[in-house]
Amino acid sequence: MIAPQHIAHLKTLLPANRHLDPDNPQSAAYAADWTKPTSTCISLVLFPETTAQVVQIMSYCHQHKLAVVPSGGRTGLSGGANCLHGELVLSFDKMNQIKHLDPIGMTLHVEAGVTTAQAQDVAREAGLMFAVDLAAKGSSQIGGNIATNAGGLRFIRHGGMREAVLGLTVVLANGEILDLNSNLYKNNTGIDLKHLFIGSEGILGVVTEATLKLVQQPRETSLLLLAIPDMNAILQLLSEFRKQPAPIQAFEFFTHSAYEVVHQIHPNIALPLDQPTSHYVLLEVEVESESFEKSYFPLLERLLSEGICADAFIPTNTREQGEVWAIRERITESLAASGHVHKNDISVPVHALATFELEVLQITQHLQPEIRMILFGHVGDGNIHLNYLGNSNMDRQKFTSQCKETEAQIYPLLQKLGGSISAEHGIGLLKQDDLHYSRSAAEINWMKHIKQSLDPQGILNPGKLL
Ligand code: 2HG
Ligand code: ZN
Repeated sequence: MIAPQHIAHLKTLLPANRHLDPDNPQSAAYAADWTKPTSTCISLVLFPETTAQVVQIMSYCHQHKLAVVPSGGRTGLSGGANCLHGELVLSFDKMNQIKHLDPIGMTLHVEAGVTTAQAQDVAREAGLMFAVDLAAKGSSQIGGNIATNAGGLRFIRHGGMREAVLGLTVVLANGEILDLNSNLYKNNTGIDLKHLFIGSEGILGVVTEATLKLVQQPRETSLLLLAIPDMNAILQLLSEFRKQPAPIQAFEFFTHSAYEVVHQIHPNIALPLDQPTSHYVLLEVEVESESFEKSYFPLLERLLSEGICADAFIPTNTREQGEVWAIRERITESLAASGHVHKNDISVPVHALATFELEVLQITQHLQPEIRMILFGHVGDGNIHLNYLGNSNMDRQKFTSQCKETEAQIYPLLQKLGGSISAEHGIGLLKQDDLHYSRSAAEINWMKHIKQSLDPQGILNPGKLL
C-alpha cells in the first residue's frame, strides 16, 4: 500500500473531485480488467485531465518509488490492468477529448481516454473511418488499445493499432514527455520509438495522446453468414474470396457451440440459417450489393455445390447485418455469464489452422463434459480464441488447474506450428510464465534491458508482461 503522506500529496496534484479512495465503492471497478481476479487491492484512483498533470503524478511516483497502473477501459483479458498490491491507478476517464480531425490528411488526434466507438463515430461523421473495430468498442479506450496493440475484427483489411497509430505523446516513468512523430505518414529519421510503446502493456510509459490514421469509408459493404463443414473448408473459402477483386473487410468464424452459448444467454439472438453445421464464417467484403449479386452469386452457388458451404444467409439491410454481427460480438460476454472461463488467445500461420484445430480438439477431448472448448475468432488472421467453458458448479481451482494442464500441451503444439501464445490479448499477469514459447531468451532479455532503462525504479505496471 502507498503510505498516507504520499496519498495526501498525490491528491493535491489534481482538483478536489479528481480521485477515488479505496473505501469508495466505485473504486473497485478500477482495480481489475475483464479477467475479474478474486481479490484486488488499490491505494488510490487518480483522474488527470491533462498531460501536464500526468507528468506531475509520474515525477512524484518516480521520486518516491510508487507503483502505478495505467488504466483505460479495462476490457483486457490478460490482467494487464489488475491491481493486487495497493498500486496507484491512473485512469484516463477524464482525458477523453477529441482534439483535432484533419479530413484531408485523414488523421485524428485524441486523448488516451477516448473510446474506440467515440473515435469511430467522429471519423464516420467526417465521411471517413477509424478502422480498428473491437467487440468491446463501447468501453475500450484508445490508450489501452495502444498499450495492448489491439487487433480486432477488421485486422485482415487494415491491421491493428500498430498500423493505426501515427503519433504518440508518452509520459515516461520519470515524468519526461516524449512527443513521438506527431501526425506524419512518412518520417524516416532513425528508430521510430513510438513502436516501443505500442503493445508494451503500460510497462514502459503512459500514453496520454495519440494521432490516429483514418481510412476511406467503403461505399458499401456486403455481409455473408456461411455455414461451413470444417476448418479445411474455411481455408478453401478464404482462398476463393482472396482471388476476388473486392477487398475482404472481415473474415471471422465461430463454432456451433459458440453460437449456442450466445443463444442461451440472449434467446432473441438466433442463427438465420436452416442448416446448422459445426462452423460458421462471417465474411464482409467491400462491394455494393448490386455488384455483389452479379459477381458473387455464381461463386456462392459453386461453393454450395462443391460442399465448401452448407448454407448461406445474406442480410439485406443494416438491421439484419447488425443481428448477424451480434452473434459474433456477444460471444465473450455470453461466455462470462455461462460459467468459468479460461482463455488461450493464440495464432498460427493461416495454412496450419486445420491441423491446429484438429490437434486441439484431440488434446481437450478428455475435459468434456464438465469443460467445453468454445472456438471462435479472427480466422482470416490465423487467430483463434480458445475458450475453456467450465460448468459453474465446478470447483474453480479444479477448473483452472485442468485448463493449465491442458494448455501446457497446447503451447508446445503452437511452437511446433510456428504460432504464438497470444495473438491479441497480450501477456499481462496471466501468461508471463509462458512467454518463452513465443519469444526467445535473447528477446526477453532485451525487453528487460529496455524496461530497465526506461523505468529504472520499476514503478510502471509492475509485475506485468515481464
Ligand atoms: C474478440 O475477438 C475478443 O471478441 C475477445 O478478442 C475474445 O473472449 C475472447 O476470447
Ligand atoms: Zn479477438
